[in-house]
Amino acid sequence: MRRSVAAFPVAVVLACAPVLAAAPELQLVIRDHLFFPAVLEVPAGVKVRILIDNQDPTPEEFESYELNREKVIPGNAMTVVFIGPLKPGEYPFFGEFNVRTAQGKVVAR
Ligand SMILES: [Cu+2]
Repeated sequence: MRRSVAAFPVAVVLACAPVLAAAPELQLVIRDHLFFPAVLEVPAGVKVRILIDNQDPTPEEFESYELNREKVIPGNAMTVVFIGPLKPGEYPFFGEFNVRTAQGKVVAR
């Protein structure tokens, strides 16, 4: 029983590795409650890995109704969010803890 439980995560990691390696990675920085870049261009039709680097000392929540994503990033921390594959178009996102300033959009082409 213990052996089979231990083996399972290894199998999952191996199965996912080629997919993760193939996903293009983009960086999104949060600083002074703003997103940089505010417009994130991504290729349409493929899964994309977004590394979100929160350089503010306060937490932020990356949120997008259109992308169906919601993730809290602690202050001075990074996280990864996967999006797509997306159809060509625009997908707004915002920082829920600083909605007045933290606004951006993903543009898929
Ligand atoms: Cu939220």
